[in-house]
Amino acid sequence: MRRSVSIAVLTMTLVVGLGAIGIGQRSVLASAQQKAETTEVKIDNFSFGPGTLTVPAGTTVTWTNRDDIPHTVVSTDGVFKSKVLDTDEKFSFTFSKTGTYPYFCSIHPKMTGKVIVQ
Ligand SMILES: [Cu+2]
Repeated sequence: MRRSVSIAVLTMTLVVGLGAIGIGQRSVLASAQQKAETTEVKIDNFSFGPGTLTVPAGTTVTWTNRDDIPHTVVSTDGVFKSKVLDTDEKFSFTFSKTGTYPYFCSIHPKMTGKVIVQ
């Protein structure tokens, strides 16, 4: 009798413990998702990173040129356009309206990226 009670308690402890681990993992996941909402796009090695950035409306996105080569950030639809960015120069644009904003580098048109505003 006593043994079955202690097994029950042990089982309960195990279940609660596992639940706590589950919650811990979930909060780690949540913070990882928040981190994914980065407003920084790095231009490096002839590519935009992240290539597709999803942000809430009102977010200011900043592009930084980490290449030793000049690049630009130009909206395909003419919504925004940077000057030529030399190494470590930045360009920022605030996305107030929802939508999908494809862009490219006008010097290297094969360099493309996208900002999705939700
Ligand atoms: Cu470029």
